[in-house]
Amino acid sequence: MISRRGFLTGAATVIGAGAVSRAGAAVLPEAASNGDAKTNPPPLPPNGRTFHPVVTLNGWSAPWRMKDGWKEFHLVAEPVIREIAPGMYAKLWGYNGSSPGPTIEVVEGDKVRMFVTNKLPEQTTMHWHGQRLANGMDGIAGLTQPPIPVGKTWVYEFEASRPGTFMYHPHADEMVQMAMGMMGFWVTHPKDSQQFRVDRDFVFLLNAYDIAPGSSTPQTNTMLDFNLWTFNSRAYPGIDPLVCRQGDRVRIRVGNLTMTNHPIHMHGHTFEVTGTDGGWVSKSARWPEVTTDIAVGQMRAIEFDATALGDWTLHCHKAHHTMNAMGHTVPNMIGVDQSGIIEKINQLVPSYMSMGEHGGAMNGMAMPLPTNTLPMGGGPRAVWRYRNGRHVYDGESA
Ligand SMILES: [Cu+2]
Repeated sequence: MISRRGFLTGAATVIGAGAVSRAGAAVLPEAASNGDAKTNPPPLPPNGRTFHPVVTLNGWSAPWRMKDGWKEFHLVAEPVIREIAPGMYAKLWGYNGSSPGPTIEVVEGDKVRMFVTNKLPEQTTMHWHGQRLANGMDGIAGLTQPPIPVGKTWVYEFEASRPGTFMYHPHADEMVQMAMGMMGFWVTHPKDSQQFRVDRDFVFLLNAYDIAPGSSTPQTNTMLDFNLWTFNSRAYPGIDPLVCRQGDRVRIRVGNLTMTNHPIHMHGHTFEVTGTDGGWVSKSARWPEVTTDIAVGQMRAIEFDATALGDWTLHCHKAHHTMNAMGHTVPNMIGVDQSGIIEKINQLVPSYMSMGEHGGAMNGMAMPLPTNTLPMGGGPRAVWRYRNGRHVYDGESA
């Protein structure tokens, strides 16, 4: 006797498998690949309904093809190499050559067909975070579909029924696959391209990695103590600026796929929260902020008028999240006179330096770092330089 759930799950499987065989492997849409970490200029839509594209911070938007009224994308889940910042590379899992994967941009009312090919060493699925769709298209391994086996392609179909800000990520071996960088942004533009119109529309995901200095593969069992808190898998000084003209109306959309909340703070301006996970906030209900807390799994859209000239900071207000790789078990030595002990230790370890008596003062330390990690030093025009394969302290600000 087949259970109702078993029957429904089986039906969804058949639809998925049927779509693959109907389309045929030979006519899969081309899967574009892009492994660089530049902010790519957004392409204008070559066909389908028109929209004003978003700019993906240190990322790109996926091309599509129109076929019989369907907008078709092809995402390939695969191992990628991501440059987190100059001189530091991570072995991640992502989509189409990058982590995060390419941003998907569609228009309200589009019929969307997503081909997902699994080139990982383990099974996966794809969940379309925030979308309203048929249960069988929700991408939950073991509940709404069997996982996509290694080497196979699954097809998802749904209508992008409401405009707004969304994400995509696997719902199979979630802890490992998201800690390895598998995620991407999704924007559904309004049917009326003038609705919600702004001059600049930036998107990025908050993600985090724990990559021990000298290694390149994230520690996927880490729960909270990550050492690289990243915007779109990039860390300072590798994050591009969000450049706009004075007077522009600017929107920044942020999704959080880390394991903790991030109070995102902007300098020099006040903004309004104009979009949440549930959609756009009506004008009368928008609220002013200079910091908006983005909880785990949430998306936020903020908007402001870029009135003030200058280089303004946009950062998480958890101070440890603005640091790159750092030790967390170092005692606080502020006010401790270490002068007598340095000479003694130097007799055993000539290169030993005391630190911390007057505060952190990381920019005052001239120590080479292990390979493939990032220094804690910061500030505009930082005094850290990447030279001969190492991050070194340069001694003076440029
Ligand atoms: Cu944070």
